[in-house]
Amino acid sequence: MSDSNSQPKKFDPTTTISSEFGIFGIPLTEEECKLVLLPVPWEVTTSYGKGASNGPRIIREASEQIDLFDFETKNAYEAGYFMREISEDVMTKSKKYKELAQKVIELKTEQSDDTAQIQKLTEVVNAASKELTEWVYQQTKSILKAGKLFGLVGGDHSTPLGAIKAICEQHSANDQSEVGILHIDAHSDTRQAYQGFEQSHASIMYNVMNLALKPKKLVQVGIRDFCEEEYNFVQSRPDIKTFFDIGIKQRQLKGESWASIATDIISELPQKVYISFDIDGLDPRYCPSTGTPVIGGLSADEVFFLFNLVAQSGRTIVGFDLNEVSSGDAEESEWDGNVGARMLYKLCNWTIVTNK
Ligand SMILES: [Mn+2]
Repeated sequence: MSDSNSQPKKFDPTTTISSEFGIFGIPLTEEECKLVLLPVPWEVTTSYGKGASNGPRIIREASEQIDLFDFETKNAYEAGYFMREISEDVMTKSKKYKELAQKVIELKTEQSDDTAQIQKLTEVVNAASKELTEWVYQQTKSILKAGKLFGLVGGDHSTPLGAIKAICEQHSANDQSEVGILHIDAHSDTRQAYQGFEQSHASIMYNVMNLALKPKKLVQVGIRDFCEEEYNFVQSRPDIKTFFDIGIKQRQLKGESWASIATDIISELPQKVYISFDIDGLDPRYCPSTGTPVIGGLSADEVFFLFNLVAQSGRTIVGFDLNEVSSGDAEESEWDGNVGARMLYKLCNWTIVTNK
């Protein structure tokens, strides 16, 4: 059924290709690669800044600059990383339904009394989001079925719902998922619908924790922008542990090391870990164009240390997503793409290392 056990093809890392497919300049086909990335250029419910649908493209463009040999993970890349073609169809639909979603937000902002119109448009947007989630679910299942390791590149943070569903189903026993989510984000993303949109980027973890086969645990890190309803929600759930950014910073300001705090974070996770990484979990200096930047946050080194610790602890990374890397109002943002590509590269490398 799959060729997952075949020896990965060695290649000369000084050779790069430039094509519509692939990533990091790795000149291999999807069949030859152990890890497959699904780009999801979708940003229908983004509320503030825009450009997240350009994430896969700007990351891919910046990815060719990365030196493949990595200090922490050495030649992990030799397993092969492949990014699928960025779907024109998804991009077109994202644009179309984003316009409708914007119309809903406009009508609500101006306190329009045309509730029938608001309701109709909201339903159309919700149906489109469901369709996207089903597409991501099917794509993810097909990649897993081929024996590949999986990563998703958004897009806004609503995009991985179908992927997380597929991964939770893949790793389950006795109708319980064995997967814990390591969620790095500035936002809790636990709103029960946002602006009327059931599958908003601000609701992803609410939706994830309400899947029929939900993750065993959700561990949030860097959270610093949330409403009271979200605060109460995460506090009320024994299967959610939130490391608020202020709590982390207070510990650090009193002299506690990141190694100590990171150890606490990792200890909350089960053996199988899925990483959901919203780039805005980082300090906004690393992601100036992201849609909803918030002061504070993690440094790149702290995130790399956390990934390393997941691996050192003997846990397995069973999949990941990287989302909200954005070009902002422009078509390009070299710096956002550059940081995104480096984060993505570490995610790919540690996924390979922890699955050996
Ligand atoms: Mn998020």
